[in-house]
Amino acid sequence: MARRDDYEYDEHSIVVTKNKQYAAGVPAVLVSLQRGMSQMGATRTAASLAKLNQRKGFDCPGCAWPETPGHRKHAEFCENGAKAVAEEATKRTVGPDFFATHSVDDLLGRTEYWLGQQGRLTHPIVLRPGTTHYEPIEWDDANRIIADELNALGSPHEAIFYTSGRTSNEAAFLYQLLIRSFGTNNMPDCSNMCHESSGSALTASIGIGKGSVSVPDIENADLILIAGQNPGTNHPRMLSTLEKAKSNGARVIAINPLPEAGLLRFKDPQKVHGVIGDGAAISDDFLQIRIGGDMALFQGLAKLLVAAEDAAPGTVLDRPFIDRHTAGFDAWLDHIRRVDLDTVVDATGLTIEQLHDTAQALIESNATIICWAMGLTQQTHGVATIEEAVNLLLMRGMIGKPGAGVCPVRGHSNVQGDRTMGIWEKMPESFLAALDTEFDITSPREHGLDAVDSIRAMQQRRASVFIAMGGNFASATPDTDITEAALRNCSLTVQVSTKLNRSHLVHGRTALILPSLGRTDKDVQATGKQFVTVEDSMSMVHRSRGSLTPSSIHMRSEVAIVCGIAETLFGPGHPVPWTSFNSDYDLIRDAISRVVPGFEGFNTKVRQKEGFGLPHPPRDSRTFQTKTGKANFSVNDLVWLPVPPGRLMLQTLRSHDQYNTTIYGLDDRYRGVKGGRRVLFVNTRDIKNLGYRDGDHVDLISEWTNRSGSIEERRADNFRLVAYPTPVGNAAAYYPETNPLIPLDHVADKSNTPVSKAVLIRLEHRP
Ligand SMILES: Nc1nc2c(c(=O)[nH]1)N[C@H]1C(S)=C(S)[C@@H](COP(=O)(O)OP(=O)(O)OC[C@H]3O[C@@H](n4cnc5c(=O)[nH]c(N)nc54)[C@H](O)[C@@H]3O)O[C@H]1N2
Ligand SMILES: Nc1nc2c(c(=O)[nH]1)N[C@H]1C(S)=C(S)[C@@H](COP(=O)(O)OP(=O)(O)OC[C@H]3O[C@@H](n4cnc5c(=O)[nH]c(N)nc54)[C@H](O)[C@@H]3O)O[C@H]1N2
Ligand SMILES: [Mo]
Repeated sequence: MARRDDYEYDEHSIVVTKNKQYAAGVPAVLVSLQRGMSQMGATRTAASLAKLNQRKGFDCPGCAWPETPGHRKHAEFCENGAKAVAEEATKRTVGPDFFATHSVDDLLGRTEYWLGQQGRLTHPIVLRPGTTHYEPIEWDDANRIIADELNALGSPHEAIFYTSGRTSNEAAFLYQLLIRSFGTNNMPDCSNMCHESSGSALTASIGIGKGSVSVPDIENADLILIAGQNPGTNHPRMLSTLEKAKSNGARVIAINPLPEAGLLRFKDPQKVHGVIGDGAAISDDFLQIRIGGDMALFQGLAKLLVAAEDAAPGTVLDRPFIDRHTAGFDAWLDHIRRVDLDTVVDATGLTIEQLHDTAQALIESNATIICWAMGLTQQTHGVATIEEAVNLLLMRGMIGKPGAGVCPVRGHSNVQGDRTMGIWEKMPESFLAALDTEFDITSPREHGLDAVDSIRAMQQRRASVFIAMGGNFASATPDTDITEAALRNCSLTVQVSTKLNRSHLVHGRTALILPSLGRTDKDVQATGKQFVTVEDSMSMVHRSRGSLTPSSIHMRSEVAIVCGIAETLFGPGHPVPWTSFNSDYDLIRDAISRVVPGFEGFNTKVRQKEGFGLPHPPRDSRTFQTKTGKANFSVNDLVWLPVPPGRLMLQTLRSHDQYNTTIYGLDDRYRGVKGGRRVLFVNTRDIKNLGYRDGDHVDLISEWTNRSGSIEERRADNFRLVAYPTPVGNAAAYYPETNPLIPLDHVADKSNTPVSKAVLIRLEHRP
């Protein structure tokens, strides 16, 4: 079987230059235009980029960073937003001819990059049992196959329904309604691999799994900590907000093992001083932390703050807030007093002076925000780390006041909205009860499977139908060999997709690919042109309306695809009005307004200029819907990640030229890598100590001590060593090439999120 390792490009052509100290600037503008023109041509480029993130346009399919309320710029997009649009709005297509030419086996030997570059999927296609090529199929016949396979299962729990985070609110709401009407809560989603740790930690500590700040809060903060996040690449529009915050006097501290370009300097391509000159410095301080050291950092800082309070009582702690709004303070204080600062220094790799400086910044700030992303969530102790970040804010009363709070920066553009709409394997009873009342159905109550547990269920043949609403499950999940074998165990795999990817080729006995419209595409149904809605990282809900003519009349909207499957599966007389929902999305929104809290008057509110914000009790009124009815201080034993001799701690991250598993190109401009992706960033000292030279090629072997105490090894071959300013003992390489190294069992405590940011590896010389 062809393997993902068989990359057709030659890694000897990789060119490494010095990594960049600033993000954006002129090259960013040029790259966005080039990508647009080569994929879409001049007219579509102009038409689509003009509508990106505008009130009457579509929501950027890139990240979930909000638009700046009130003063949107004409071009509210960034280089990577433009790439996301070019990727989707491309004029290239893959239709029946393409699949007649290329067998599944042939396509399996191609890279994700090559697959994605072939163009938009245009026809529903099927791979029938025992055949070698996908062939066209009518929509009705595809829906019949799905209905028959689902109906043949011994139990609804033998089906798995995945969701990626671009799915609109309307499609997500109908999709979970279909799944629950069918009888299961097996709804793994990309969030399981992403911000699940944030959701777990925030729900336990403040009673809601979402961030508590808005864009104006960030602009008006005194102090912003940015931990485990690379906004220059993954949330470029955040840099404009940070620049504004800085010009209002904020201090920004970046906490990252890597000196990421955007964290250090930012050249705003939409401003003159960004185009010429050095741009604006974003970070005042850069704490180059060791991988997995953040929990120690937050506990160490808390200890220093407590010491300062002891020295000058009444100057550091926000006693009125603590007494009135929090629980568990005394036990926490007792624990924090016992934290050992030497351990903190070892765990973080920072100096005691850096810790004191940062503590002083926290003491001086009257409005502190902590932002974070995957560097914190994808860790074994990710949930505890985020709880510690919350502790640090709670002790100073930094939740529920302007310019202060928690800011988990979300990934996919509607991943937060999908959760709000019920895409979760353990939605609360209140939601299920409201859903049942609205539709006269009985939703299952037993919790379903998340991403990791779904893989196990397929591996052990407890599940055999896999349906994906977007995404690239085979590549995005850990332990690639196991995941692929699990998918191959299925009797049916169905992928609702815009672009070709690896998940289409790692299939069940029968496989379907259903081509869907994307954000940029015009969506016309029986009652006319439709729009959908999305929720951004800061709980703002707004419209998204595509304007480009779809590349094929055979594509359907995600809403239409869900309704089509449901109609065939449930037959006539089902209590849910699928046909009406499909013809008029306002009707879906009316139903949502009666089921989901905060969406009352949805159709009216979403037609307001800026959309509307969802309630957030801690932010709005310092109300905490936790078990104690208060914000909880959490006590966690300190965990960190010492690196044994001869080994490296590997984090797997994104290059500047990819969107998750979609590879836009082979250059990581900010890190100085061109023409290839199989690189391993390692500190010069480690390269030397381990007996290598910069530019050598190595194989990566991960070492995992399993439950029975023996060491399992996994391999990913042929990476070029790149000397890079990462902490000693820490390495970095791109995802998804490194996913075969991540054991399925290596998950975060409580959130079950794969630990993609701390994989213990050793290197082997290539023969
Ligand atoms: N262009 C583009 N935009 C995207 C995406 C994309 O792939 N491309 N993906 C989207 C999605 S789904 C998501 S979730 C977000 C991801 O956004 P990020 O979380 O920014 O993405 P990663 O590349 O995983 O980067 C993780 C960062 O954490 C740092 N890090 C790693 N380990 C640690 C640690 O132990 N401690 C600390 N403090 N830092 C650490 C890494 O050096 C890196 O800077 O971006 C979204 N936006
Ligand atoms: N090692 C490692 N693994 C990781 C991560 C990591 O940092 N390291 N990050 C994790 C994270 S944060 C995430 S979010 C996951 C991402 O996991 P996924 O969301 O599953 O993966 P994507 O690569 O975003 O999915 C891309 C595919 O989505 C389809 N698509 C794009 N737009 C649309 C649309 O509008 N509709 C439909 N129906 N389909 C569409 C296209 O066919 C495209 O090929 O990966 C996780 N995996
Ligand atoms: Mo994500």
